[in-house]
Amino acid sequence: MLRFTNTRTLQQTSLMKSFLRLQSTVTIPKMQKGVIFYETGGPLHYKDIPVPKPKANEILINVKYSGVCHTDLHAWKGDWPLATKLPLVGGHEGSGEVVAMGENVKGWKIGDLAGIKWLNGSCMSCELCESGHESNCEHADLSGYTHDGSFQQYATADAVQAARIPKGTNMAEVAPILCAGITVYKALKEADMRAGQWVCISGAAGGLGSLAVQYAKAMGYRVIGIDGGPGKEELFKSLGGEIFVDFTKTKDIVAEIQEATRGGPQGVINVSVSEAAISLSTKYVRPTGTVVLVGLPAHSYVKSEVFSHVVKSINIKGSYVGNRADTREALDFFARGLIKSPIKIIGLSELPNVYKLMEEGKILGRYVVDTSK
Ligand code: 8ID
Ligand code: ZN
Ligand code: ZN
Repeated sequence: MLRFTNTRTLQQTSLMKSFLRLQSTVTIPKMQKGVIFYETGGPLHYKDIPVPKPKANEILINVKYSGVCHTDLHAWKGDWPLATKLPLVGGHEGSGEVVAMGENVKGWKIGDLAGIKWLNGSCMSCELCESGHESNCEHADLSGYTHDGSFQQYATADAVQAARIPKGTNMAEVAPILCAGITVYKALKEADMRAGQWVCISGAAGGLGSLAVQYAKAMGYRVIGIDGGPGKEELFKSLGGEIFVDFTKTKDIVAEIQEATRGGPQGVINVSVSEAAISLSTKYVRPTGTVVLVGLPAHSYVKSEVFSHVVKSINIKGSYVGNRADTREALDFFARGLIKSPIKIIGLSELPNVYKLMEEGKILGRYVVDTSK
């Protein structure tokens, strides 16, 4: 069995014959390192696995970094009412370089920087795809869920949906933008607010939350955040958040938020993984305001008391990642320096430790894995 850590080492050896060449000058190995699991909730193996071959419509990306999203934990635990492929390589915030492409690919060249998103591909011909709701497509193919994702050194992505990353971008820092950034930016748009209004980010110090605080600021909103545990308030304030509510210490969260915002925030972005926190947001939101559901706690329902829901005329809506335009716009905020990625970089082999910390709610910002380690 071949054992190696990167392509350069391979190039220097006599194993050149075992290389696969795909219409480029880039040398692509047959095997690579990845994290794979064979059964839901089963062991996570860091091992040599085959490099996938791009289909006619796909690009092959040499993944350098990948963010670790809470969705990856849901996929491994299998707690959503949607089956994953098995065995599965997770990950859907991958940043890297195009090293090969299928014969029908247009608009990409070898060496371009590309991103692997949650929405790997969709049919592009149904009514939802036609109207820019590609993530809601019945045939959506999902990275790290129904399609092997970015927790490997080489991954495939539909050329139409893959994110375009400008040359010169910091590849580790851009990774979380590819799911968390796009998702919170889209959710803030869905909240339909005006500059100067209050938005509450529930789950403000996690991966999505820490980016939501910054996108909200960049879009001109005032930010109140809810989270709990050591270091969370400090992170929230360092990202430009104005008022922090610690849910582990505050007795009456509704009263505190309504008082601080003089009547409640006009918008709420729910990125916590807590059913109770989501239902609470229907109580403190301002009359005529919008509650956006983003976090996906398993087996959960949002409970909103009908009388006040009607009399306050509040809106509750779901928001699911974003389309290609949202992707381009979210990346543009990042490229302009308005969004800082609060990341910790570790080796891909250490992925199981991240899942453990995530389960315990102990993560500040985002962990990003380096696929070479
Ligand atoms: O398109 C989408 N809708 C989408 C895209 C990406 C991710 C949805 N998600 C979902 C994930 O599947 C997950 O369910 O969003 C959720 C959050 O993902 P994440 O930001 O990657 O998770 P995290 O880094 O673990 O952060 C969660 C934060 O919530 C806080 C935790 O302390 C943590 O900081 N939190 C919890 I758990 N309970 C809370 C509570 N009661 C709370 N914050 C406030 N109140
Ligand atoms: Zn995600
Ligand atoms: Zn479609």
